Amino acid sequence: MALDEVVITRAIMERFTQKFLECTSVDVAIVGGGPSGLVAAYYLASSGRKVVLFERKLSPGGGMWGGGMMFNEIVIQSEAKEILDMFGVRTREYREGYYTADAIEAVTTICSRSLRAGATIFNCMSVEDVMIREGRVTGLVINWSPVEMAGLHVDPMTIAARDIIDTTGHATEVLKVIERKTDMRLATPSGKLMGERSMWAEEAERQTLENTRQICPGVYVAGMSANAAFGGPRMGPIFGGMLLSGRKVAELIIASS
Ligand code: 48F
Repeated sequence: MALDEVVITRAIMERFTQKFLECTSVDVAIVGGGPSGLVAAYYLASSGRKVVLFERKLSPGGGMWGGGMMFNEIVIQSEAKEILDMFGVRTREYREGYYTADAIEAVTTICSRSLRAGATIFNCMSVEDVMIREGRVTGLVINWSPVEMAGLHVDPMTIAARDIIDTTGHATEVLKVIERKTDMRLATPSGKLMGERSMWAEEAERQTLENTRQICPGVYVAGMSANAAFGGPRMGPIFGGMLLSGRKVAELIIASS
């Protein structure tokens, strides 16, 4: 069979358009495809929610690819092992309570399982703003990341979501926009973003779970973004808290709707 370049072009455009149109109004929109966002996408999609995840970079996976300092092994604690087991990511016990996994296997498997559970992921798209109606965040304003990188003057587009999750990691990008552009009070002690504190793995892992919650009407926060929002410490290359946080935020949203 002779291949026709125009057919290839049309196939991409039609399939992409179909996929995108299905995500213009969703149950849950997740911003950031690091471990917490991908895990949340998996559990929410598995529960039948319509889920879209936007990732700025070409590759979803966030900080997991690089393990610690580019040594591509991740460490998780025993509490989170069942999540990697459930995904089918192989782990090895290092010491009592500590397990390791290959970072590439972890990212690719969790990403693939999220997609197969029914979540849609758009890579190379950045969330630059939110849509607000009657004191609630009701949608996300998105643009191609290369537009942002090149500083081009191109207007973004908008999608609607019943619930939004900020899993943008250290940057807390969605929450920063909300703080800057709206009168909403965040559910932090100060009502504002508190900013992350220095490294303390044990405390950070505990607080990540505590801080995973709804932070203003329509918006939840999970993963490192949760600690950065509530003034918790960072944890470095231990990823159990990220996995548990992704599962917790999914459970909170499932329970609320
Ligand atoms: O940072 P990241 O991996 O978030 P996480 O799930 O995990 C944190 C750990 O990787 C590590 C750690 C503890 O183990 O401290 O850092 O909390 O992934 C965040 C993702 O969000 C994307 C960004 O490219 C990254 O892949 N992102 C950030 N801002 C935006 C965004 C945005 N405005 N729009 C789209 N994607």
